[in-house]
Amino acid sequence: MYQQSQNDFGAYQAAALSVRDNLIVNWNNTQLHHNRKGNKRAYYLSLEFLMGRTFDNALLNLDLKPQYDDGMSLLGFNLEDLIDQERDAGLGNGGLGRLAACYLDSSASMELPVWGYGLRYQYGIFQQLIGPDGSQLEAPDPWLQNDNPWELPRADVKYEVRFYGHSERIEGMKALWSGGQEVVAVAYDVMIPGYDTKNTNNLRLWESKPKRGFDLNSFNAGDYERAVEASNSAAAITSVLYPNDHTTFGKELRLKQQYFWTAASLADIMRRFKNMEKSILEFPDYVSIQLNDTHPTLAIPELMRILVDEEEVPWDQAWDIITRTFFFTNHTVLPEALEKWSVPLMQHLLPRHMQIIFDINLIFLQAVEKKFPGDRDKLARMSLIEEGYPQQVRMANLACIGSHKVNGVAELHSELVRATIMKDFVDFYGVSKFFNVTNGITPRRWLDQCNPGLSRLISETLKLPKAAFLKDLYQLEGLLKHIDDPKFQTMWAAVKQTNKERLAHYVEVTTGHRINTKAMFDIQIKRIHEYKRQTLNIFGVIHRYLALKAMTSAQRKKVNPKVVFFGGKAAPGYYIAKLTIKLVVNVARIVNADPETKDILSLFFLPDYSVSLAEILIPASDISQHISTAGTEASGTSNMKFCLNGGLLLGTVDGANIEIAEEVGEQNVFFFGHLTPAVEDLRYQHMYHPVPLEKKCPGLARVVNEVAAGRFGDGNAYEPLLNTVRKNDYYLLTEDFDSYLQALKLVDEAYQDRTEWIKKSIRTTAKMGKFSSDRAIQDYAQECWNIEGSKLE
Ligand code: GL9
Repeated sequence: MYQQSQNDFGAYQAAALSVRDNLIVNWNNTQLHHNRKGNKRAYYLSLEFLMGRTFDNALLNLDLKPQYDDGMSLLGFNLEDLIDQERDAGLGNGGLGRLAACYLDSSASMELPVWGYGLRYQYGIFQQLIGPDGSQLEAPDPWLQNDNPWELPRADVKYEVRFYGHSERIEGMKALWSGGQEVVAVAYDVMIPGYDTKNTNNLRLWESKPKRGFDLNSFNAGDYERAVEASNSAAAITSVLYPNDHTTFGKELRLKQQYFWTAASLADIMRRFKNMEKSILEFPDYVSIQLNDTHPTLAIPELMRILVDEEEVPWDQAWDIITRTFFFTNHTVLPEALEKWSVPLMQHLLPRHMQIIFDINLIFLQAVEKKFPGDRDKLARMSLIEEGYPQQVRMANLACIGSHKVNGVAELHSELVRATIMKDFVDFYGVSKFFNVTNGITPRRWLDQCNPGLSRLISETLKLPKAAFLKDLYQLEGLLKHIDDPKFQTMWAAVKQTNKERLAHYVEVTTGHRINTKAMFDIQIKRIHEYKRQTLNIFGVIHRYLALKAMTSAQRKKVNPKVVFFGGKAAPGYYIAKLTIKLVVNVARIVNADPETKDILSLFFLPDYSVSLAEILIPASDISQHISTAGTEASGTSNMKFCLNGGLLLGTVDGANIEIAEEVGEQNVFFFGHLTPAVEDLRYQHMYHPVPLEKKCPGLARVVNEVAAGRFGDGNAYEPLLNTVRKNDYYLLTEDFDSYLQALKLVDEAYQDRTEWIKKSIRTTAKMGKFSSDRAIQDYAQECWNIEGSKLE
C-alpha cells in the first residue's frame, strides 16, 4: 500500500513535469506575442490566490487528459490517483482568494493580457484537525515541502525593498528616503493556461530574501544569533498567510507583507512599462491595476513616490496618473473588516509613504471643503486619517480617492457600498465612479473538472463540443428544451446519484461512516463566521432531531431521510466560530449514534475544507445553504458553484443569491428571512427593547435549552455561543428562525416530488450563464481596464 503511493507520487511528479514542459512553451510564446503587440496590460494585485490543484486543470485546459489517462494506465497507474497526490495551493482564506484564481483562469482563457501579482507564502492556510473534544486544532501547511512543479523560480527577476529609515524633503513635494533595512524580492512565476487556447498568462509571486546572507562580523565574534537575525527577519515576511477573514489585527508583519508585495509588483510593472519606451505620462494608457480589496492600497502612495521622487513628475500630474491607473474592488461592508493602520506604525515602517498620505489628504480635504464649505463632520468622515489614540490611516478611503472607479461584487452589495461606507464619496465624486461587477466562477474547474459526468451529459444533450458551453456558459439555456424529456431527466438524476456516491465514498474512507445516498444531501461549506450563521443551520438540525425523537416509529418511517454536511475553517483566534465547530461535531456524535433516528438524519463536519474537497462536495448536493443575515454576505460564490452543478439553493435574500433567483426564477429557490432594510431597525429593537428568548422564539429557546442542559456534551462550554442568541442577537437568528424552519419544510415537501425537483435542478443549471467568471472579467476589461483579447496563433 505504502509502496504504491510512493510510486504514485513519483509518477505524479514525472507527469506534472512533462505537462509543465508544454506550458512553458505556450507561456513563452504568449509573453513574446503580447510584447510584440505592445497593447495595454492589466495587473490584478491580490494578497490571496486560492488556486487549489493545478495538474488536472492543466490537463483539461491543454486538452491532454485523454492522452495522459491512456498513457498512465499503460504504465500501470490510475490518473485519478496521481491527481490526488498533489497538495492544494492554499494561498487564500476563502471567497476572495478563490475569486482571484477564477479570474486568472478567465483572463487566460479569453486571451487577455492580465497578470496576477501575489506572495509566495511558505505556509498556506492552516490544516484543520478536529481534536478529541470536537474542537478545531490548527497545523501548519508546508505545501512547498516537496518540489512544486508548477512554478518557475526567476533568479533574474528581483528588486530591493526598503523598510524603516528616514525621509527628508528635498524640494517642493520631493523627498529622499534612505537608511533602514533592505530586503530582496525574488519572483516565482506560475503559469496560467487558458482553456481552448494556447494563451498562457502569468501569476508572479514574490518571495522575500535577505539582501546579504548573515552578518559575518557578528558570526566571527561568536554572536551567532545576531548573525542570522537580519536574514531571518527578511525571510519571515513571506513565511505565512494570515488566516483571518473579515477582521484586521494591525500587526506589523502584515503591513510589511503588504508593502513588500506592492513595492516589488510596482517596480516590476514599471520596468515592463519602460520596456515599451513611452513617455511616463502615458502610463495609464498602457497599465491598469486592479486592487483586490484594500490590501494592496499602499500601491497608491508607492506609485506616487516613484513618480514624484524618482521620475520627477510634478505632484499634480503624478496624482492624475494615479487616478487613471488604479481600480478598487470592495468585498465586504462589515465594519470590522475595514482596514486601518496606526499612523505611528506607518511612520516608523514607511516614513516616506506616511508623508505622501498626509500630503494627499491635505489636498483632498481642501477640495472637499470647497465643495461642501463648513461641513466639519463630512471632512472628519472623509479624511484619510481617523482621529484617536493613535491616529489611524483609513485604507478604504485612500483606495477610493486614488482609484478611477470603485466596485462592489453583487448588485445589492454595490448598492450598500454606495449607500453606507462610500456615501460621502458618492456625494463628492458623483455616482458614476461607483458601479457593480457581480462575481463569477470558472466553468472549467467548477463544471467540467469537478463534474465530468454532468459536463458529458450536457455536451451530448446539446449536441455541442464541451468547449462551446465551457467558453460561453449562456449556451446552457439550450437544456431548457429537454427539461420535460423523461429520459433526459433520468440521466440527469443518475449523474447526481453518482456524485453523491463519490462523496459517500470519501466520507466512508475518511471517517468510517456509511451514508445512505438515497437521502437528501444538504450542504453548507464556507468559512465559519457568525454572519454566515452556521448556528442557524445547526440549531435547525437539533430542532429536527428533537422533533424526530418525539415521533412514534411509525411516524418516523414516513420522514424523508436527510444527510447534513458542514465544512469550513474558523480563524484561529475567533472563539465563537470555534465553539460553533465544536457544537456541530458533538451534535453529530450524538445524532449519528442514535439508533432511533440515524437512518433518517445524519450529520457530518468534514475537516480541512479546501478547494479540492469543494470539488467533491459541490456536485453532490441536492440543496445547499447560503443563509447570512440580509446585507452581510457581499456576494458569495459557492452559491453559484452549487447551482451550476444542479443543486438547489436555500438562502436569504442576500448577495448574489438575489441575482441567482432572478435568473432561475423565484419558484426554483427557497428564500426565507428578513430583508436588508429591516435589519437595522431590528438590531435597534434588540438593543433597546430586548425580549427574552423564550418569548421571542420558543422553538429556538427549546433548542438552546437542550444544548445548555448538556444533551450534546458539557452545556457550560457552549454558554458564550448560546449567549450570542440570548443577548443582543446581532445576526438576528431569533428573527429568522421560524421562517428558516418553514423554508426547510418546503424543501422537504419539494423533494417528495422527484420529477419536479429534477426539473428545478435542470432549470437551475441552465440559467447559470451570467455567473461565469468570463462574463465578470469581460465587465472589468471593458468598464475598467480598457483592454482587449488578442489571439495567439
Ligand atoms: C468576500 C465576501 O465575504 C464574499 O461574499 C465574496 O463572494 C468574496 C469575493 O468577492 O469576498 N470578502 C471577504 O473578505 N471574504 C470573502 O469571501 N473573505 C474571505 O475570503 C475569507
